[in-house]
Amino acid sequence: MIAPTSHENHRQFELPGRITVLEGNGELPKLELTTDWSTAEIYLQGAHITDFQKRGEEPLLFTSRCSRFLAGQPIRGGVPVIFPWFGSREGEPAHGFARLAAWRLQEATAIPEGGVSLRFSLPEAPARATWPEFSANYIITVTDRLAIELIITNLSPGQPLIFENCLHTYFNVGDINATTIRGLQGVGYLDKTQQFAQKTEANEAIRITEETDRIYLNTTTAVEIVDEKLRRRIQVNKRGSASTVVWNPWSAKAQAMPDFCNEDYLTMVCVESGNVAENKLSLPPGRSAVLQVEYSSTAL
Ligand code: TA6
Repeated sequence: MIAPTSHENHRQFELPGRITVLEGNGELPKLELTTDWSTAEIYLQGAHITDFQKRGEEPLLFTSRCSRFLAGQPIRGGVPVIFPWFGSREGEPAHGFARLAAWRLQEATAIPEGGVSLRFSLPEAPARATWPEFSANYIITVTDRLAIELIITNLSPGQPLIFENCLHTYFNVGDINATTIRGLQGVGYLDKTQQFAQKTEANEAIRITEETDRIYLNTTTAVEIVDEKLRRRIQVNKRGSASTVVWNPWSAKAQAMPDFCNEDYLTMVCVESGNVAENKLSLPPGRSAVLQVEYSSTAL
């Protein structure tokens, strides 16, 4: 009897030259996608995108070589799907249960312009018992860019669905010391490294020179990562998101994380799009919330 989430059970989604289903690290099932412009890799656990790379470019996403690949353990890197809460919660997995779940692949299609689109749904699970009835669908579209939608619908007859969501994306940079993050000047943020102190971003070009863990609030603007070493700009466009989180653990935290290599902080930065803290959502019965991001890159 093959385990329900084994790669063998997903053969029907294979598309020659576009989608291959195989056993990934830790025997976790994964999909490998090939488009006219790019390649991508997605684990069924967490519907977790672990790689996206345009031909002729360095990977756009960062996934740690020290990451675990174990059922029920978060993958360190790529695009963790954070739902229905952000951050730690007493007696619960940090960042919610969505990133640990075996999402169900519902559709896999080659799209006319040469890309690939996948739709996953979050299956029923004991963790959902204390939540109002909801559906969660996750759509990944791979072309020369990476577009993602997380769609949450409140299916309960009479209860609001109150939740946080976030695409906790790890970007690959050539050298964090030669990287700036732009688009957040003047935005208020909570500084998690200083007990969530309320501050305002003073810089147009944010440089990361120490542990950085900031929840920027009430911001719908695009963010740009300017990578002087790899000579590229990464555009982080978003819709349906009022919060942007910027995180780099820096050296001490990196050494304390068993699933993150000690030097990894030098070649990654998280720019996360969602609705967290005071931006959490309260969804009336029957309504949907769509969180969308689009990641693209251009040469400097
Ligand atoms: O988004 C930043 C953050 O909340 C940091 O505080 C740090 O905890 C990071 O997420 C990683 O969380 P994880 O549970 O994946 O180790």
